[in-house]
Amino acid sequence: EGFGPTEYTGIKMEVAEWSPAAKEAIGDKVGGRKVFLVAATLRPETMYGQTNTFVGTSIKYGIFAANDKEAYLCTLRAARNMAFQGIITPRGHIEQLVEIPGSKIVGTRINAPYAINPQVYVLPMDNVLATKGTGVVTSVPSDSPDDFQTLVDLRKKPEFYGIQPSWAAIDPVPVISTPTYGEMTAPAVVKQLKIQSQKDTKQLAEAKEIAYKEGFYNGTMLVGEFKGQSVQEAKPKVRDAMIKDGLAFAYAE
Ligand code: A2H
Repeated sequence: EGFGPTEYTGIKMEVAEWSPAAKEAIGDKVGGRKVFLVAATLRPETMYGQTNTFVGTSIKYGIFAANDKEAYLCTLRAARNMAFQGIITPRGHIEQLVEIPGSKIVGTRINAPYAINPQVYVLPMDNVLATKGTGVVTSVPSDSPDDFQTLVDLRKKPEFYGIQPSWAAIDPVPVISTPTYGEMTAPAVVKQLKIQSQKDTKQLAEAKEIAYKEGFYNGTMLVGEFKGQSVQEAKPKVRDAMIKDGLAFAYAE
């Protein structure tokens, strides 16, 4: 990682249906506001292939008023950054409406912007860091080794992870083609490095590096408005389109 700030895209994913535990914790505390889970990504061009979203079960999240009509679910740390960047208003001020642990958010159904599967579930991931991004991670198993391996783990042991198998039933979607790995870059790299579980963090870091470089420098879009274009060309275009559509914003840290 370099020195200056990281320019993420904050993806807004509106809640379609809360899990029963979240519903109970929230009650009428958000007023009439629409609530969005906000994920920080470096790869907005992969949003077509989102199959679920991840939270950390032991991370503490909040729902913060963004304005009169909307509220964002993320960590307190991220909400503070957003307030200082003028993303949530008034600038510099945060109003936490609800505090909620990640464990209660699992099982919530959300709208996934631009995704071929328009609604997906919130699932648990061991390796979500509370200290990075918003603490919410979009899952794109076709192009992210971490996301793919976590999905495999969840499907193997749904009871252990406290999820219903149907929540993890959406298969990876081909989004980007690369010359070396084909239409499923992340699964191919995970296989090549013989990764067995999301606990193999060292190999996953290596896989992430390989998949990221291959996708960025050699990838071609297979779907969406910029189909046929290189990832390098399409990435800022998808980002700008999502921002223009009110489905994302620039978020730095
Ligand atoms: B990326 P960097 Cl398809 N904890 O988005 C763990 N991981 C987090 C996180 C957190 N709190 N917040 C964001 N991330 C993930 C898509 C993606 C990402 C693909 C491929 C690679 C990839 C879909 N998941 O990242 O440490 C998010 O996953 C590999 C670089 O700031 C975010 O982008 O470099 C990325 O890590 C940011 O990682």
